[in-house]
Amino acid sequence: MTHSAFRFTDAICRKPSASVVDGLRAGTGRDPDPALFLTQHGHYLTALQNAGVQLTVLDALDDFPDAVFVEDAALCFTPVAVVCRPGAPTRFGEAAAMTPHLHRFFPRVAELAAGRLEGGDVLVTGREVLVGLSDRSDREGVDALAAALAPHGLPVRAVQTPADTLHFKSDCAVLGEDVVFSTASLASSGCFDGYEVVEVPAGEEAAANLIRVNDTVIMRTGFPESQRLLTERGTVDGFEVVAIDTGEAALIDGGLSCLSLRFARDLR
Ligand code: CIR
Repeated sequence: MTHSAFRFTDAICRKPSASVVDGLRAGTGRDPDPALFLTQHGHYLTALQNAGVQLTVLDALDDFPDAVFVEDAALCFTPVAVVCRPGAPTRFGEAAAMTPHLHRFFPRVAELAAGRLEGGDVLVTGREVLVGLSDRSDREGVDALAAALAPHGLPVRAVQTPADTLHFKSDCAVLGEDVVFSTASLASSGCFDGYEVVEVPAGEEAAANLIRVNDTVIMRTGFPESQRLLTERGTVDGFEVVAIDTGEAALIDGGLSCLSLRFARDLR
């Protein structure tokens, strides 16, 4: 399997539905405003496009309030995609809705045989696939993913999503093939031993969920220390930093990574 942690040709996104007001969330804050969500989603799409990927934007799904968070429904590698089994009961049907779209891009589409697994718990680095066990992703799901990827030669390693954290990637992201951006508390678990770790500045933990897409890091606005640190780091690692406001998604626990499925087409 040819593979990079951040070189992508394509991304699949889905428009937010008016039903985002019913999106799952841990807190008790206000509902997102669907019109503002759509505007901010548009800015996210523009940032992805500017980073050099070809976009496929799927129609909103009214029956699934969280369907805008496409990352949780599937995993995309080259040349195989894997349909997830979301752990949140209200989100289970999102995977089936994504499947026909995966067939448009991937010569092989595997289905997880058992367990529960959401893409937000999966961090793909240049050398392996880390899956954080969480309330949404279990050991059976990890084993099923390992079985699905075994023929393609990409190792899968189970780690632990921190307690009270929705997804593993709520706390980390890749900046390079073997460079991760991680909260200090997640890094202290030892799960990134052997990687270069850039720690998220204290007090800005919510900045951890960003995406590197080709030579651009897309992050949320409102985290000045992280933005400064990443901008400096970008001069070494060859990326520029773009900050966008995704505050409406954050109201229902959505970050930057969950709003797209990013992948590299098999161009051979
Ligand atoms: C949920 O709780 O499932 C959604 N409201 C948020 C999902 C965010 N997904 C992600 O970070 N990968």
